[in-house]
Order: sequence, then C-alpha cells, then structure tokens
Amino acid sequence: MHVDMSHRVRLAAAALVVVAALALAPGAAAAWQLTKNGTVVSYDRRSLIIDGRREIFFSGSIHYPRSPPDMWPELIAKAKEGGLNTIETYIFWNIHEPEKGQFDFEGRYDIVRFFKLIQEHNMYAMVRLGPFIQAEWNHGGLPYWLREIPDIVFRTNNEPYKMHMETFVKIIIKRLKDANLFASQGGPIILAQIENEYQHLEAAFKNDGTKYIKWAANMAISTNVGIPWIMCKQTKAPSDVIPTCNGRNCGDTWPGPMNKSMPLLWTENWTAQYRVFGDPPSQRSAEDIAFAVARFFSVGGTMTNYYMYHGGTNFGRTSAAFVMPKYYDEAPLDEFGLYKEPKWGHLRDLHLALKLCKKALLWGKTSTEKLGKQFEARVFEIPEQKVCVAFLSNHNTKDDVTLTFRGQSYFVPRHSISILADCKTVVFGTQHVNAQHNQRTFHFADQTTQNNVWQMFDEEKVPKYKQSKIRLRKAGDLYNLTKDKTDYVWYTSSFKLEADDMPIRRDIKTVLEVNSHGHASVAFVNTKFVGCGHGTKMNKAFTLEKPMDLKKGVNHVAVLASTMGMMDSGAYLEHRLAGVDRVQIKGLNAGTLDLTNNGWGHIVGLVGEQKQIYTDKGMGSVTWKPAVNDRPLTWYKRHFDMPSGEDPIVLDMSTMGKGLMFVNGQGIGRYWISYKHALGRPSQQLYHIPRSFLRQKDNVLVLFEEEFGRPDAIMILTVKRDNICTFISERNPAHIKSWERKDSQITVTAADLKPRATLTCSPKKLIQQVVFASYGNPMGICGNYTIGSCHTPRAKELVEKACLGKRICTLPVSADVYGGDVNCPGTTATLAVQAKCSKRSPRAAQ
Ligand SMILES: *[C@@H]1O[C@H](CO)[C@@H](O)[C@H](O)[C@H]1NC(C)=O
Ligand SMILES: *[C@@H]1O[C@H](CO)[C@@H](O)[C@H](O)[C@H]1NC(C)=O
Ligand SMILES: *[C@@H]1O[C@H](CO)[C@@H](O)[C@H](O)[C@H]1NC(C)=O
Ligand SMILES: *[C@@H]1O[C@H](CO)[C@@H](O)[C@H](O)[C@H]1NC(C)=O
Ligand SMILES: *[C@H]1O[C@H](CO)[C@@H](O)[C@H](O)[C@H]1NC(C)=O
Repeated sequence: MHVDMSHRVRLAAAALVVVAALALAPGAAAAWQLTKNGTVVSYDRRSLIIDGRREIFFSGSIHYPRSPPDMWPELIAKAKEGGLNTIETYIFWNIHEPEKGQFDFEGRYDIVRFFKLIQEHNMYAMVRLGPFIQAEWNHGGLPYWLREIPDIVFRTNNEPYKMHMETFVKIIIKRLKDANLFASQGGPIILAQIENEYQHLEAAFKNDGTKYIKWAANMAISTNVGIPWIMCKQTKAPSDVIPTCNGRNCGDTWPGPMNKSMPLLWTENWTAQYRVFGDPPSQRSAEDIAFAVARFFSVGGTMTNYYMYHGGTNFGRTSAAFVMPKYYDEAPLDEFGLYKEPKWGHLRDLHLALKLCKKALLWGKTSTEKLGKQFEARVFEIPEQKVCVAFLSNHNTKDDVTLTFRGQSYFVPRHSISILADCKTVVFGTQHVNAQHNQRTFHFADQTTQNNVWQMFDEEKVPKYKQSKIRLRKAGDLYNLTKDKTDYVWYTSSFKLEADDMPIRRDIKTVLEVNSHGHASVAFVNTKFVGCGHGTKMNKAFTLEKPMDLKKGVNHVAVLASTMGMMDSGAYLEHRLAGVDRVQIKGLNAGTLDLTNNGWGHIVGLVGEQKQIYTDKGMGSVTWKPAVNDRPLTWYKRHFDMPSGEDPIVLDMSTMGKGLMFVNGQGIGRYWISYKHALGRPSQQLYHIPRSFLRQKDNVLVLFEEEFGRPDAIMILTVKRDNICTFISERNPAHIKSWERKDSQITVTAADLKPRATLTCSPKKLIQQVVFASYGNPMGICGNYTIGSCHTPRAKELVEKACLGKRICTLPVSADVYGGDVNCPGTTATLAVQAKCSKRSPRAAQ
C-alpha cells in the first residue's frame, strides 16, 4: 500500500532518459501515458505499434483471483516500479460462472476493477481469455457443469463446446467493452488471447482440432475489440492471430512467427516452476531469467511477459490436481507481494538497460558477429545517427571469457550477456547483480499461544452401505458425484463372511486392497481406521493395501476418497475420473474376494461441509467438544486475534496431516504435510492468511483433518524481508541508474565509474544494524555471509557510518574507500553487507 516516494522519483528520472531517447523516433509521444481517446494498436515485424509508434513491452502476470483486492494496487505499483509497463491476466471461467447462467464478478473476481487499477497506474494490459487456461487452476478454468452438457467434447470441433465457449467469451468481452477497457476505447488492454497452448491438442484431435482452432480465431476476431489477438504456443495460428512463445528460453528455441509481418512476443517466460505436492524446492535464478530476456531482445523480441511476476495463493479449492496453495512464491514478488531480491531488482535493472537501448532495438539495422564457437555479438545500429547497441553473449555455461569487439576487450562471465548501450559501454551484465539481496524470515506471533484452545467436532460416525442413498453396482466417479462442490465422497459396501471363509491360520492377516483413480483416500473396516493412501501428480491412480481384521457375519468397508483438484491439461478432460475403482479382500480362506461389483453406496461431502461449520453462522449447528489430538476425520477450531503490524501472516501447519483450512468462513487452501518430497520434507508447510480475511479480534480458524494432527502445536507467524544485503564485485558495471543517454552518447551521471551498492529498507523502516560487512572475498548468501581469506576490517565501521539510521544508503565498491587487504594483492574484491531494517522506535521518531 505504501509506494516508496524516493523510488518514484528515481523512476521518473529514468523515464525522462527514455523520453529523451524517443524524441528522434518517428511519431514520438509521452512514454506510457494512455490518452482518453482510442489507441490504435498495430504491429510489424519489429514490435507492437501503439498509435503509430513502435514500443518495447515488459509485462508481468498477476492473476486477480490469487490475491485479495486490497493487495492489487500495491502489486501493480511494485510491478511498475520494477520497470513493467504491462500486466497480464487470464480470465477464470469457473469462478465467474460456477453454475450455468449464474455469474459472479464481485470482490476477488472483479475484473473491471482489476483492469481499471492497471489503467490508473498508466500501464497496459493483456487479457488471456482462454477460456481454457490451464494455469494450474482447477479444471483449467472450465466450470464443472460443462462436463454435464450432453455430447460435449472440450476444445475441439464440437458444437456444444463451441457454443458455450463463444457465449462466455462474448459475455466477458461485453463486460470489458462496457467499461471501455480495450485500447481502441481508450482503455489499457492492448492484446487479447484466445485458447491456450493448443498445438499439441490440435494434433490429438487431427482435422477437428484444426477446424476448431480456425473457428476460435475467427470467433475472437469477429468480436471487433479493435486490438490484435494472439495464440501462445501455436506455430500455425490462423489468419491474423499472432503466434507467441511460452518457455524458458524463447530467444534460443523459437524463430518467431512464420508470417514475417508479425512481431516476436513472449507470453510466458517462467520466473520459476509451479509446484505440486511432492515436489522439492526449486528456483530459477535472477541471473538466468535476465540472460533469457536479454537473449530474446537480442534476437529481435520486443515483448516479454514474466509468468508469474506475482503468483499469490490458490485459495480454497481453486488449484488444479496436486497443485499447492502457494503459487510461484519464487517470482519477483513473492506469495505475499514482498520483493524477492535480487530477482525483482535485477530484472528492474535489466528493464532500465533495455529502455536505454530502445531506439536502436526498435529502429536499428540488425547484424550478428560471431566471436567464437559459443560467443557472439548481436548489433542494432542506426549509423546515420551514430546510435548503436550490442549484446555480447557467452553461451558457455562453464567458462568466463574475454571477448574483443570493435577493438575493445570485454570480460563476459559464463552463461551471460553484456549490454553495450553505445556499442562501447557495458551498462548491464546479466551475471553481474548490482541489485540488493534480501532474506525472508518468519517470526513467532504471540497469538500462537494466547488463547490456544482447540475444540473439535467428530465428522459423523463412519457410514455403512445401508445409510447411503446413491447406490450403484460399481463405485461411481467422484467428480460425477461431487459436481465439484466438495473434495470428498464416502464409498461404502457390506459383505457377509461365513466361518469357513475366515483365514485358518491366525498369523495370516486379511488385507484390504483399494484401487483408486485418484487422488487420496482414508479406509475403514467395521468403522475402524485401516490406513491412508494417495497418488501423485504424475501417477494419480494408486492402490491402498492395508492389513485389517474381519469378522464372521456382516463386514463393512468405508473409504473416504478425495480429490486434490480437477486436472488442468490434456485432451478429453471431460472424461477424467477420480475416486474408488476396484476393491478386493485378500487372504481369505477361499482366496481373494472381489468387491468391485458388490454394490456400493455413496455419500457426497462431509457433514461439516453440509452444515458449513466453518462459518460464523454454521458453527453453532453442531456440538463442539474439547479437542483431542491424533484422530482421523476431525474438525478442529480455535479463535485468535490479528497479530499487530502490517507484516503478512502465515500458519505453520507442520504438526498436521492432510486437510482443508478456513478462516472466518473463507477457504484458504488444502494443506498436506504428511506427503513428504524426496528430501523428506513437506512441499508446503506455511500457509498464507491474507490480513484482509481477518478482523482485529476473535477470528475463527477451522480445519478439517483427514489423517492425524496436533492442532495445538500450529503456529501463527508473521513474514518479513528485513534482512537486506549487498554482494557486488568491483568488476560489475556501474549501476544502471547512473547511466544516461544523450543522443548517441552514453555517459555516467556519477563521477565514479565503479559500481555502487544501494541498501533500501521498506517504507517506515530504517537500517538499525549492520550485521556483516566485508570487502575482500566473502562467501555465502544473504543471511549467512562469512569472511574469506581476504578481508578489510574497516568495512564494517564505514558501512555503519554510511547506513545506520537511514532508510536508504549508497556504498561505493572500491579499494580506495575500504583499503585493500595487503595479503591479497591483485585480487578482485567484493563488497558484502548484511543489514537489518526495523520500524523506527517511537522515541527515535520524536
Ligand atoms: C481526443 O480526440 C479529440 C477529437 O479528435 C481531440 O480534439 C482531442 O485533443 C483528443 N484528446 C487527446 C487527449 O488526445
Ligand atoms: C454420472 O453418473 C450417472 C450414474 O452412473 C450416469 O448416468 C451419468 O451419465 C454420469 N454423468 C457424467 C457426466 O459422467
Ligand atoms: C501476415 O500477417 C498480416 C498482418 O496480420 C496479414 O495481413 C497477412 O495476410 C498475413 N500473411 C499470411 C500469409 O497469412
Ligand atoms: C552458512 O554458510 C556456511 C558456509 O558458507 C555453511 O557451512 C553453513 O551451513 C551455513 N549456515 C546456515 C544456517 O545456512
Ligand atoms: C518454462 O520454464 C519452466 C521452468 O520454469 C520449464 O520447466 C519449462 O519447460 C518451460 N516451458 C517451455 C515451454 O519451455
């Protein structure tokens, strides 16, 4: 919510530089200002053209339903501060039309408000309508009811599908048009996408796939929105639709549209990897993303979109099968909207560097000079104006190299690109991070222990076949039963055993074997817990095989099967199944008893769900008892006050098993601690509770635990990124903010050509402590630096003097200032600093 004023000022200064560069460009106009009048969006091979002027685009994906609306303004402002001029979002059909013909555009689903905010920030928008979107979102965005339309086949030349798709697309377009949101109407939306990564399905559906994608293109174009349409990952996009690239390295893997009058646009450059339960942690470094983006621009690309710039949270039951609630937490703005550094800052610096080169990139003549097997220079030049930009690239991932280009030599680290903004001066190196680093820390909130009193409600007794109303010979499909209103279905069956069916030998155990289509289940025999089982993202089907006791007479099997969300990819999505499939009893005297066709009863959903006991209203409809730990199928609840301050809040669920979480009636996601990844840890143990879901006092946290858990050990934590760091080699180029372009000349505004480190606390916080400072060869990562064999003891004192008590401080990176270590002559030194930001104490503020 607080936009740092000094950043704004600095950005404004940078924008001036860009405007100056543009003054000579054809049809120059104020940089990002959108006028009230309609904007004409066209394109040629070089770029999208806005009102007759070529432009470069830095776009970031932020999905409106994945963050509460009170976070939107800050997220958009931080994206703009990071140098973006465009925000991209999908449209999520199944939240807007959960029931056929019933629409919801309120709160988190208010698309008009979201696009208007983008416009208020003077940014462009890209809308990806799908309406199939994949997006790790439940059912790829398609509403459940679509499956029940007779004879429907999704995403092919199928009349019922096309009819419903067209109806929805037109409803959304009308809504956006009515609010004047398309650029042609003076709004921010400059690009629209129809369908999503269709090419591999087109092959699966053969001729019908080709017919469908042509139909989709023509249908989209017929809506007359007055802006270009795109299709991502669709080499042969029909007619006027621009094909775009999704991937990690579009600069190397994609030659651009076959139609040479279309520009190279990159719609998904993954900033990390989305994560599913069962995945170990993964990262994509700032340096690697910067390399890929610089590479894409060096081969003529003029728009990139970071997928995701901010991922956010898959609240409630909105994620696709096995996808975790936290979504692209490793993006430049993390799950909580905090700057993930140095990713955010390094990309900001890259955007500044590319903007400095804009004129050459958009109007220059291109050429390539091979400088060796894995080295090259890509040049953009306007000789008559002496404007020249070069990208020197080293594609060797192991060795640094010194390259000679136009008579000068340049050190280019392994797997990196140096940007020479005048074909002489390095203004940015993808491997040279000048931006600050930070470390995320989690802090115990007193509310964890205050009033840590839990109550429980036993989800009704394990049911028997005779209590179920829906009866089929064979167990039915879970999705068909739940209609996606709940994750859960009870499957029950009863069978009679005679004395001579029982195993003769006492040491032979009878075994229950349940084959499921997916995704998880808890089994009971004669109301006694037998065991849990689950599939994985790759293999959703699984077998639960557990020993259990049977008795002479009638026995009862009950399996609570659950889904982890509907699938979001592949052909024939409407035919995917979940829930119980085959069931057998093994180890009986007569061998195996197959219960698959024994007659199955089904009970859909949980009692606690039907009574909505997680809401203020429904809570009173059942009797809560003092909680007991480690019981399967139990609802738990406690009350807590909101932790003070503004830091985001998370729950540490590590003592729980698997289930659902609600706060004040709102679903905050599915948790799953008992499923450990290959390194022996849960994939997600901390779960976001947005502050806007909370009131000051007496919030209600309700959990449904399927397995075993100790709720009294759940912790309420706050999240900070107050440990800020710098780690800069004296070899780095001068900081991009110090470079200025005057016509063909690149000059540095500061006298010193060496890099500088800037440490910045978030608004309202000041640097209170310098934890570490070394000039030499320090090692480690932010939060854990150690001194190396070269070290100047004066560094700490100098940094303290420059930084303590300030919100922002700038530090030189130079031996002249810190003195060299006499024991290390001739070595390249690095400045490493770790500082701690915290709130001004009231006394200090006076
Ligand atoms: C909008 O268009 C009208 C009529 O063409 C023109 O008079 C006006 O100056 C334009 N406004 C802007 C902000 O460009
Ligand atoms: C759902 O199950 C019922 C009963 O088995 C069946 O008649 C119906 O066709 C199924 N619906 C879908 C959409 O699969
Ligand atoms: C290439 O794109 C342009 C602009 O959309 C279009 O007018 C032209 O028909 C396309 N050419 C082909 C061969 O599809
Ligand atoms: C800190 O870094 C050192 C080596 O640089 C490593 O041995 C140690 O495990 C790290 N400590 C933590 C807490 O990460
Ligand atoms: C996109 O990047 C991810 C990693 O973030 C990678 O796994 C994936 O293969 C890339 N996709 C494409 C289409 O290149």
